[in-house]
Amino acid sequence: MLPILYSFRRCPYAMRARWALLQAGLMVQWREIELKAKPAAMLEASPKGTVPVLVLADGSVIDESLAIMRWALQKADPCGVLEAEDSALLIEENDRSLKHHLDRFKYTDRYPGALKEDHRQAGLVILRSWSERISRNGWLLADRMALADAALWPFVRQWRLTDAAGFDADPHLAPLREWLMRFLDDPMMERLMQRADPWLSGGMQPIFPADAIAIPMDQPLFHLALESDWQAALERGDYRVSTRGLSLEQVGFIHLSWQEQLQATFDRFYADAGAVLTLRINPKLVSAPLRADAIHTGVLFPHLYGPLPIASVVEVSPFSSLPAC
Ligand SMILES: N[C@@H](CCC(=O)N[C@@H](CS)C(=O)NCC(=O)O)C(=O)O
Repeated sequence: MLPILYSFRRCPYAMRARWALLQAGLMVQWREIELKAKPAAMLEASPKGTVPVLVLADGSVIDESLAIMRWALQKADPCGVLEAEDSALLIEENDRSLKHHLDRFKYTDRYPGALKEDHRQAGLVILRSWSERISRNGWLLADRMALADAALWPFVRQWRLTDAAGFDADPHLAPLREWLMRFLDDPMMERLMQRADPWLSGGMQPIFPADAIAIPMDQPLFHLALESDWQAALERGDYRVSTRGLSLEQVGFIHLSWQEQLQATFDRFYADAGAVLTLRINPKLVSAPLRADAIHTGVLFPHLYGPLPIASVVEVSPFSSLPAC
């Protein structure tokens, strides 16, 4: 049974949890909620009443967004987000300080005595320090994405939504703006912000991501590989090429096909590639998450969100085209 996620589309904590689920190639039963009418089943699982809440198949409950991120990324972390520098201090600065000022800047009328401009200035000090870090490192902590980057962008997005003119005009924030756009321009964002009607007990149960399906375990999967890439994989012990010329780390998953999709994949990407091998994969021997995702045309393709173990490849043969009829 898939885990259950109680979520609220615009909540930045829920957004970062959904980001990690997408990144890790996972699927969940998606229960969109309204903050004003939380479902009894959610409050039973987590009486503190905040989203996101993840209820696992064994009944255990994870009700902090960061813990959901870690849970998901421990299952699959194709871009090595958890391996990067220690993110704890920056996440704490966000969750304690930036969020404090953001709430009081955004909803000043809900906080008696709060002065909008004071909170705007205090928030800007933090945002500018993050911008400075990005101009130095490329990302918040290093030259690659860390957990802090993935955990903070929804809050920076919310700040910008509150004060787009100020955010966009501030020269000190230029690196932070470019960093934010890396997340917002990612095709993943459309899936992350998919809409759903509030869940009703006994009603239809959608899946998140809404355009994904589970991969049947009784059908073989296929991958076209350059002979040289397969030889390199045999030497290192696993295969980490996503598609021709791109690595698993660059793309975030390995492109696979079902048998009937092989010919079209060959024609599109490998027709001029010389010797191409067909790897036949037993999905039951793969440990990283598998998920079928829709490409831009709406067609579903299977994807593997981690390295392909050599032992899961049950047959290797030269690719041969189907005879044209
Ligand atoms: N520390 C929690 C905070 C989550 C949180 O505060 N979520 C807000 C929505 S953005 C919420 O559920 N608030 C409850 C309410 O408004 O009733 C986490 O990281 O998951």
